[in-house]
Amino acid sequence: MKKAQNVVEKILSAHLVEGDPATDPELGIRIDQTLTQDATGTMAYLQFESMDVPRVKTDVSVSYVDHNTVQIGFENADDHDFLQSIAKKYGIVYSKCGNGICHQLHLERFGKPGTTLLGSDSHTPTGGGIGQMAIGAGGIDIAVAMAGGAFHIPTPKVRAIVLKGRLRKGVSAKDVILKVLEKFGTKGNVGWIFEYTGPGVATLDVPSRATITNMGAELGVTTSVFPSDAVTKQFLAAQGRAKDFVKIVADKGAKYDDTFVVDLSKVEPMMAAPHSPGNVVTVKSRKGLKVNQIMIGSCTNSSYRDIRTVALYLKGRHVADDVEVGIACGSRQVINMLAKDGSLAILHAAGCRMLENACGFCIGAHMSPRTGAVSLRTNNRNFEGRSGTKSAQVYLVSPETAAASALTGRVELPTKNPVAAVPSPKKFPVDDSMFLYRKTAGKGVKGAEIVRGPNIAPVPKGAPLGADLTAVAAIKVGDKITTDHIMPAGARLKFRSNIPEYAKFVFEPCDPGFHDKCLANAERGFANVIVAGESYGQGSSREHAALCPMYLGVKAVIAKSIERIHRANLVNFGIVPFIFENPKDYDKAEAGDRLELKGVRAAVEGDGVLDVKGPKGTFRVKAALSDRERHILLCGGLLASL
Ligand code: MIC
Ligand code: SF4
Repeated sequence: MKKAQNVVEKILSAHLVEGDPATDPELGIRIDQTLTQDATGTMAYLQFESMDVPRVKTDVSVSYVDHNTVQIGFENADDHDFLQSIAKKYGIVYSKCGNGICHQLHLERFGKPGTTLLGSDSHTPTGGGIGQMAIGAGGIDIAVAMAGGAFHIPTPKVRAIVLKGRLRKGVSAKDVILKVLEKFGTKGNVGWIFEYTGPGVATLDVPSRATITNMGAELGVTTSVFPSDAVTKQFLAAQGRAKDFVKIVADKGAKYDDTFVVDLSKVEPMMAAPHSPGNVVTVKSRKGLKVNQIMIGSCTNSSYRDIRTVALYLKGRHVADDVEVGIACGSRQVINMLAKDGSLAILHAAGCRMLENACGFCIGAHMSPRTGAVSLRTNNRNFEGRSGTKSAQVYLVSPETAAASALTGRVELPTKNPVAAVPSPKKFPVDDSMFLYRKTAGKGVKGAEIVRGPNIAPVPKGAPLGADLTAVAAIKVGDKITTDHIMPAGARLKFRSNIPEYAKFVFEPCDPGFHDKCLANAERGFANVIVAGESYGQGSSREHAALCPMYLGVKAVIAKSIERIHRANLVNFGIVPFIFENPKDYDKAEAGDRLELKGVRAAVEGDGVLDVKGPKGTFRVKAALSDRERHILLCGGLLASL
């Protein structure tokens, strides 16, 4: 008899090209779809270009422009033109700036249940909302997938999140994922996939499911996935994509490595307090807190369901005088629907600022709050300074909590005067006119010229790993260092296509002198090493957090633990991801210490174990590497290994 399979096993087994889940620590899977966004896409395509493949080999690859949309100066527009010309040439669909946020758009128009999607953005798991195995990765991994190569994941452990009951009025998907984050936190979940199951699943519409899988990224899991069921079928049919539906539900008796039950009827309005999505508290515990700013939107909560709900809360009323409210919708489809049903007029009349349908505020590229502000936001990350204002206190909340609080300028419980649930639309208005090159997708246009403005600089290549390294600990950081700490976005985002320029800002929030120190060390013939605590490299998939340090001569990270996407990016750029064998040895390395990594090449070739000599004594580090990773590191990075 065939073994009963869960949803994850079903999709993975249909895509497995390397490894055996029963015995191997790493699996290679075939990728059906890719997505990129502009801030990570330029590097992904520069790397794809250097692979000399005539056209993409995926079922569909889409290049979205949603991050760098402010266009102060020429840099953003240069990037857009480059991306458009690349899409035309290589058979990629191009989503023009103004079309919307990549994850919302992909869910609406391209995502398919049962397929794999690899995206150069950590919130790619949004696709799990329709039963897609959607995974975030660094740009170079997307380039490899577009060229037809496999993608590698740690052999997953699957946790069933069993939903039962039904949410109360005023409580929504954001509260559910915050509940899950309250339980599992933002660290220690590397290698897991969360599969949502149980009778409560049927009570959640697709946008709600997508909110949950989107913010699963904050757990640090490989991805999160819902089954594809009658709700998914209805959503796809309403998008005019009934033919894309495939039913994928767990078999009776399917096994999981762990189970966690959430009774939806008991979930309360939740919020993530500053400065981590894992810092979860109840809204009740902060009731009455004065609020200066409320931002609604981002790929987590910008669907029609979400913004319409906000409009229902604000109907016929006005936001409080002392609070500014900004709203960014997820796509043109969402805006069109809000325009038709009168919600846009309601939101305008209520005094909300209607923003571009782009990442904007979420990445600190718009509406940074005032000094010391309390800002309630419906997005997924509240890392210190990410809003663009270091002193801001950002709380992550549901659209319902955001709307209820907008009316008084204080944190309010959305359950006090809840509005009616927004029914799932029977038919979404479809307008694909801002997706270019659909007709030539997969084929490309012969002779198409690539447009390269001065902001597009070539990708640096790494050098093979030497036998020994004499290094300097160029920085020592603590726990939960995010890729926003390593490679800030916001005002610096426009340098994403120009590594020498962007590298000037590595670790800017922690040590603005890092760049100069690294170059000075390199000039004196020393390699640079980063010393870090637990959960190093949380958050964004930006490979720049590895690529720019590589450019500055960083050869190894020594940490207590490293998050999945960032660890993969380090390997891809020839930086050895070492872990302290004894976490207490973290105290044996200080910033500025001279560290001897004698025999580092042999260690990487062998079992990954190395004794590092520093001024406070010798300590042991280890990199648990697959053969594939070993090869990449020895060559000095993925590009150099091809
Ligand atoms: C983010 O939300 O942090 C980003 C900006 O979307 C990143 C990608 C990037 O840094 O360009 C992500 O989530 O991967
Ligand atoms: Fe854009 Fe924010 Fe979503 Fe990242 S998390 S893709 S910046 S909206």
